[in-house]
Amino acid sequence: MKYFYSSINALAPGKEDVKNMTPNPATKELIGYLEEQGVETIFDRFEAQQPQCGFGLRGSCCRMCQWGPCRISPKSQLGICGRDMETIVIANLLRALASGMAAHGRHAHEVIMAVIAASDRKADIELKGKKRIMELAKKLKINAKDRTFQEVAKDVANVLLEDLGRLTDEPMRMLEAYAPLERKNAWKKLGILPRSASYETMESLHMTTLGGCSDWNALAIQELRSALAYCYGTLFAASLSTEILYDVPKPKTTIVNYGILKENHVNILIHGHSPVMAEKIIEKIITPEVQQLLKDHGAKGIVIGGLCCTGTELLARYGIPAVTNIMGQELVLGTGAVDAVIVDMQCVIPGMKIVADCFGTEVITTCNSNRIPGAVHIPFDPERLDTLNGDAMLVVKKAIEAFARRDHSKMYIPKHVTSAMVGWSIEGILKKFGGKYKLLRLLKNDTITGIATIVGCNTPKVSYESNHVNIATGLIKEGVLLTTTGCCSHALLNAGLCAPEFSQFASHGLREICEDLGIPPVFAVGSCVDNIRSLRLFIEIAGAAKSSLKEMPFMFVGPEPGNEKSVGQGATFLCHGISNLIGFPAPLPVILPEQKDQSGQLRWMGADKNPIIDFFNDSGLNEKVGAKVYTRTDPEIAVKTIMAHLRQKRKALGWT
Ligand code: BF8
Repeated sequence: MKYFYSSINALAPGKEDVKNMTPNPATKELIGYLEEQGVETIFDRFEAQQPQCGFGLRGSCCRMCQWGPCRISPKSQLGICGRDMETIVIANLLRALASGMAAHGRHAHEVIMAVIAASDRKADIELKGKKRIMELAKKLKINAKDRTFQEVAKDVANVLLEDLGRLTDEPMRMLEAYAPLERKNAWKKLGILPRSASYETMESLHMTTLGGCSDWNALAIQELRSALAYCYGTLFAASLSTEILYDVPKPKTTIVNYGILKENHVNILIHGHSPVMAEKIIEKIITPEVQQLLKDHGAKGIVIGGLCCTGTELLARYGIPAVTNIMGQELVLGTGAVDAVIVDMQCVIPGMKIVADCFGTEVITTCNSNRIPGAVHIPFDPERLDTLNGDAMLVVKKAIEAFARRDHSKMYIPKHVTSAMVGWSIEGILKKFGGKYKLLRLLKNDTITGIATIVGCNTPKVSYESNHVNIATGLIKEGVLLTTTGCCSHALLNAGLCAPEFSQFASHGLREICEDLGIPPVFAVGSCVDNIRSLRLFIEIAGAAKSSLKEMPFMFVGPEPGNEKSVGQGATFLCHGISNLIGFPAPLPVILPEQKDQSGQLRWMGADKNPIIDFFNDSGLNEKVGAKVYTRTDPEIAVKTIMAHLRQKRKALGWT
């Protein structure tokens, strides 16, 4: 059964549709297995929530004070306070972006504090990213001569900390150091240069509170300003601090998917976003003490599997197999083979604990921001990392002890594993192509038709992972080179798109170059904060072409948007002049112009005309930053739209 959202002309899948459409056979098996076991999952709860609120779907429900909730309709066109629809819609989006910025900001804070603790030798962490420290020192004009790496790293970390928390009107140093000049001038002209991530989060909440800003255009401008704070204050800080701590990942081949779990091994999943505890755990599992403990418990060994973004961090650096993403976290616990899941922060859904309890899996939380009732809580304090060693060992011991309690009669491990080439950094990608000028030449001569970054979460509003895989496959067939992060990367990894062999499905030019270089057509570049790796790649290539980013055949694709963090991701690329294609509408007053109905017929509804939709298209964003937002729920139509966009850019550059 499909659910039709008449307010936006979109269809959402029921559980049976998901089972038919989802690309990973392991997923299909596990949805069926959990159903047999009578275990409720996200797919059941999604159906129980139908029909979903049409006002919420269009972003026109205001819950920013206690007079409401107010809903905008032809009969009541203003909220109780007098707020109009445009103000409510944009304020909702701005609050989502601020919330996402808070999440990435907290993540960034943890890794920056780890750099400082390591520099002060107050944490047992060796700073491995010496090349990255020196690059940052140069970019930030920090004196590195005759100083130790630790001293330089601490100065770098303090700049990142300032960009996270500055309250005064001074420029963000990372933006000054890393943004292209053409963009900086454009942003200055628009008046959107931010102070810091913390300040813009505060200002965004301030502007949208009861009796705050009622000019939706000013709120939209704050959205752009906040996106820049989000990008340079949280994404850059988190991604680069992680590289300072644990080094830049290197390409490697590994396996992924649910079948990496082993019957006679202790199976541990590592879940969340911050790598600080996860890295220490990886150090601990190879110690003789832990190896002995495994023997004592009758385990043949230990398997570590990665979930969500901590999973992609471990995958990139060590090739530790990733298993699944936010919407697969219940399914993997449904294998009954997981002894413990260790979670740090963000994207850990409460439903995961419900399934864990059904199968006797130990849930261990390590971050005070992410408590789960009934979980074993072994927290560490990012500002007092002297306890990290002991905490990590305790976590590992707890996980191994859980192995003895596993109920083997409930186990069902799907046999599917997929090979993948992972660990791509900007340096790694450019090196493979022989440098940015060679990559540019391939782009110019149409060997590669465009480059897109395809990223983001999952949403139950599209058939799980099918939008990711179908859009990515369609683009590869058209010769588009892809980078990917986050939950999208899990979908593409498990479906085999990140293996060099997948290049056989690419268009002629892309296939040949992938085969020559032994690379996949999709580069998994890490976790969501590592979207800056794709952004930096775009900046490098545009620089080599002596063109601005907005002129280039680049695209940001978010096929299954879910988390509030995804709003800032898309807006980051928009600010840089890179258009977005979104696979399900954000809460906007939009009626999708084209959509296939249940019989597969294309339905043309005629696009909405309202100031907000205009803003996200030509008259607003495109004039301001040179980029716009397309929404297409059907993967085939999405690919056509992206290709039309990329071809239009190529034509304007004379690269036909
Ligand atoms: O930061 S893609 S659901 S896991 S928010 Fe979360 Fe979305 Fe997944 Fe990583 Ni990103």
